[in-house]
Amino acid sequence: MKRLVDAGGSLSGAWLRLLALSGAVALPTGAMAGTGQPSPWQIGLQTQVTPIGEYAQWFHDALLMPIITVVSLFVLLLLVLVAVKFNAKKNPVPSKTTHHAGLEVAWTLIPVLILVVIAVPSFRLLKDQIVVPKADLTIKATGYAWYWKFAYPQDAGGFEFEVRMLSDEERAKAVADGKGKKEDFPRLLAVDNEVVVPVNKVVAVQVTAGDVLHAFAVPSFTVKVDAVPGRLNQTWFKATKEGIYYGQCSELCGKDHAFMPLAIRVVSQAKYDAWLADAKKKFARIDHAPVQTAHSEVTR
Ligand SMILES: [Cu+2]
Repeated sequence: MKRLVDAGGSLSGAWLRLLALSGAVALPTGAMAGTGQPSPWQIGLQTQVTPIGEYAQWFHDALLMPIITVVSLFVLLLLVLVAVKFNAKKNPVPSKTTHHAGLEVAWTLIPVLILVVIAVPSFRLLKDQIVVPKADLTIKATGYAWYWKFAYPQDAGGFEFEVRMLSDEERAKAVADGKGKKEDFPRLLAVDNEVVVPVNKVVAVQVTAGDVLHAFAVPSFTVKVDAVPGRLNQTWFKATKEGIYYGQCSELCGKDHAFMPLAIRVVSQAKYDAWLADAKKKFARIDHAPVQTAHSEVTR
């Protein structure tokens, strides 16, 4: 028993060291990740501001990173062992061993067990992303080559507007005009019209495309869904922190694929109401109701 405890003790020590190593790899996620946009030298995910995003971040940092680190180091160890111990020089007469029942069972069962451990939170995350809860606000995003169009259907304001990237000249002009500081207009991300939504509210996003394939993605929300012409996809998010969160088209869609960002500004209910009143006057009116998908019927 004592021997077992000792062996277990040193083993868990080794595992702890490995975990710490993987932690060192995963550390920049929290320390250097940008909120709402990438930051220089960032390695991990952007800071997450939705419950689903936080869960995805935990899944990545606490489960996937340690597992892949331990597996990679273990395989490296085996390769080094094989190269050192079983090379031709050291074994002039090759071994005739062809199989080992215990080993074969182990290298089948252990990966299966690892996959089961990963599958449980993975399926939970998938289910939470796919099943849209009762939405407080439904908006529609349509991808075009190469800009976005956002619609706030009739029950949410009844207007639509286009979102286009600001060029370097437009960004410089915005700063010169005193509309904000330089960092308020990040390169390749700043847009002319921001999508504004209230904080702590479930926002359903219906996503489609008007010409070719695009994809609606906002890294800080862990949201990514294909925008397909003739098909209505749906996703959702509930941002719990006010701020501005940038997204980009995530489907190679043509020459300006890299230049069709979108920006979602999450604000308090009062600020949202004020923006809505303004936006109703400013943007083109639409009078069609939100499209009810079979999926949204089921989940509401
Ligand atoms: Cu695109």
